[in-house]
Amino acid sequence: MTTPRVVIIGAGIVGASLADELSLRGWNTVTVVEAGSLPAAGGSTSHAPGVVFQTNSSRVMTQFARYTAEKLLGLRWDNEPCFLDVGSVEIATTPERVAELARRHGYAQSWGVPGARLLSTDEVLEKWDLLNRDRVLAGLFVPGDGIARSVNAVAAQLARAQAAGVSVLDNTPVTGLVILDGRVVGVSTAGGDIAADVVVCCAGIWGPVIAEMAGVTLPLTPLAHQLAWSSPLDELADRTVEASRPVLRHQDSGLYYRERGNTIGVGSYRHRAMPLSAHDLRPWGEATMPSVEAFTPDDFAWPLAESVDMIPALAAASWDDAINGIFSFTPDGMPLMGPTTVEGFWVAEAIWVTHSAGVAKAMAEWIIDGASSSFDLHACDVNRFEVHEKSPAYILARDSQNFVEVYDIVHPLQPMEHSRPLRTSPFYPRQQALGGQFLEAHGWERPNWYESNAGLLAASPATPQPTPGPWAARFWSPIVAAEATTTRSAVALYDMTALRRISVSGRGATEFLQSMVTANIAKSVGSVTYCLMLGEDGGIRSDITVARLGAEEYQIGVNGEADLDWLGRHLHSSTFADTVRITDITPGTCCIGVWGPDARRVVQSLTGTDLGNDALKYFRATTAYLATVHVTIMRLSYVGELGFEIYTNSDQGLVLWDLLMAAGADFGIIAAGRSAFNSLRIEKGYRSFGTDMSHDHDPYEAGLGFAVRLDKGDFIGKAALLARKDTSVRRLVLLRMTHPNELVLGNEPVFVDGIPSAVGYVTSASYSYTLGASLAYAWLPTSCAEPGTPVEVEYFGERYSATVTAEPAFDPGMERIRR
Ligand code: FAD
Ligand code: THG
Repeated sequence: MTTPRVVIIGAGIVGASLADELSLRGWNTVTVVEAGSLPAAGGSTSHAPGVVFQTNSSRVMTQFARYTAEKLLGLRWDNEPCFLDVGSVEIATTPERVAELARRHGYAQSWGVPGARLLSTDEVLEKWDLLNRDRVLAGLFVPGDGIARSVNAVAAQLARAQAAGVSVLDNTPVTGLVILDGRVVGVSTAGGDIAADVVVCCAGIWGPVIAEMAGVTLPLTPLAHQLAWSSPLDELADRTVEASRPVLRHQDSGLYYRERGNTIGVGSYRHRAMPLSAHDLRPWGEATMPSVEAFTPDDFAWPLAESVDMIPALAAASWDDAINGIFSFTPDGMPLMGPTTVEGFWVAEAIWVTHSAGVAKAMAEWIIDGASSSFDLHACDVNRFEVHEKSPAYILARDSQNFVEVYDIVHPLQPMEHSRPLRTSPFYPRQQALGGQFLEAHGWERPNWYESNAGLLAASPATPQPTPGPWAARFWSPIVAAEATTTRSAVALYDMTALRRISVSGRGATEFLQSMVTANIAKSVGSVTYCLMLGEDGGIRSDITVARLGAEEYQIGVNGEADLDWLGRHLHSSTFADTVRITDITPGTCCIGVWGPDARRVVQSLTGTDLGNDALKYFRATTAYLATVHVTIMRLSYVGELGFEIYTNSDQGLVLWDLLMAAGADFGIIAAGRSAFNSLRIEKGYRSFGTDMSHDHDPYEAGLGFAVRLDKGDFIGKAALLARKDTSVRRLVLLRMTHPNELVLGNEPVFVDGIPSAVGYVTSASYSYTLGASLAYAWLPTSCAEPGTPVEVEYFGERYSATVTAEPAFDPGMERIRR
């Protein structure tokens, strides 16, 4: 059987790795088309110093890097290795960085990077004797890190692919894509068209140019980054190997170093952002490679002085071999991967050498099997960006910011500094007046808490309060306690406008949705169903709510742009493509959650529509007028309380807010923010997609088996799920810290007695104000998942004791929520 014809555009490290990974899986009807001359074709790969640090706060990025390091270590080219496993050292010169290295050591353990350990100053100097001892406070050592010899790795992987039947054409620029009826059928070159069923853009910094040929916007910006090689150093004169000292990162100054024979290379992120347009890159075949700009010595002055202070031997060096080299940045620092809106046209873009082979493996699995079985790719999906995130102004600002911050210590809640406010709900002026402390969620300004609630806190001094450490205390306030407890004791308003909602309607909508989700959504009009969308492999694509508002009319609450893309993609290839419409109604509408024991009394006072339990049961929806405001009301909450999500058009949003606030005054209604929300959902046992569970988890191990109805008709992922059911060896469990003040944030490693390496990792965490406890979700092996099991969580190098706890930690009870 012959395999589909694949054209890979670009033979940098990504294209070469992908050709290899496809052919390793038996797909050899592949042509790699490269504009430059191989093996150093002129892209970023041609001059990357190939420094590989595997540890990353992101699990999938660490896994990409682990695979890459292992794969390249096993490859040789021309009797030369493709990877030098010299290890890595990251150094700290500030107390903040010492703490950060402990946190990074935690990531290494959480994601299973072997052998990572923290070093004292002396231990750092043993590994890197040329350093200025006075500056070094501590270090982090990872033995499996090192140097990827990226041009060798390109050559070795292309050669293996060619031996398996893959064609490689260099000096062949792709000049166009051949697209017929929304489907790519080939690429154009000066030598003629090449027919293809699948085209994968691996064109690095040229990616936006290629994608534009398909009408696809890639939110990627090429930025220059300085790399300078010293003249030979006396201290390294006796060198016989390319490198023996570990690769070195000095992030406090935005710098990294590696040896190359008797010279040292210095890479710097410590300069102004130097963005370029993908359209303005130099042509191939000139003396200077197209991905290189002239070195700007002024930008290197401070980094050089700092480097000489850090590595005194560099004082004697000259720096003639230096470039401003160009590579890709994205708005969230993650790669751009997957199928685009043009059928058959895929991208694998904004990928470091470090992650290249892992990404290529994931892409090969995705292209061949329809999903990756090895990696959770939800954060890498090229279709994750909303329309404002694809504006040229946003892309440039955001990508440039990410260059500047690449080595910074960035808090997970830290909002972007530019382009704000970008999206505001109709309640924004009221939220500002209440002293809302805004964070940003997909462009939406969203209060984390309201300063106006400070008085409540003073009025109830007995409310349990954590005393978080400096890191957990950022973007947090004791006021959150008052907001959480008021939700449980009275009633609170939550701005839920950022909750992505879409309308699915038209003849066949019911049948189409039934094929997409795990539960029966064809219940009576007015029903709301919590269910999952699964991938073909039975993994969780999203958890959603489906409200049946009419016979063939649904409103769906989803988790983001990728859900919209997933539904649209499947609709397009279904028999309902011409009759069913999917519309994003998020912009133009708004949503308020009114939750708490008094929620019904507040809302009922504004309408003649009966909101009593007999008329509007739990997980039912209705339309109503609240005074003059026409609303859709759904009786559900993500915080686990009696109450409603109330939707209306944006033009009436402000009136709705004011009505609810006025009607709630007698009940002590407050506006409450996201921090309280997160605490309440965790203590009630509600998972958050993308953090607690994702593509690589099945519903059962994630504790969401109740949302799957295997007795309904077929749905995507059902067959795989049946095969996979009961095979899992891990569980998502809730941990309760022994000491209520020991708060964690997420991504920390979890240990059990007797096993030296981490057995699992924390997903999301919060203080529970209702219980006065510190809670965290974690993935653990089934053998450690029984309630009562003692574990330890490592937080900034300290071990916190905790116990696996039955869920939910807190339940207001049927009485309150369902009556
Ligand atoms: P590229 O290597 O740029 O390959 C894309 C290929 O597509 C090119 O060969 C290009 O010629 C070809 N192409 C483009 N347009 C067309 C067309 N129309 N037709 C045909 N072919 C086309 N990463 C690390 O992990 N560690 C590091 O230490 C590191 N240091 C770096 C230092 C510098 C100075 C630079 C510039 C980058 C560094 N990087 C590092 C980043 C890394 O080099 C890149 O992210 C990576 O090489 C990108 O690989 P790629 O295959 O996507 O792109
Ligand atoms: N509201 C709406 N849609 C949503 C969310 C939301 N879609 C995305 C995301 N949030 C989904 N997450 C949840 C998680 C839990 C619940 C609702 C949305 C929930 N679960 C109940 C439970 O587990 O007990 C009900 C389950 C059932 O009876 O079916 O309330 O916030 N609109």
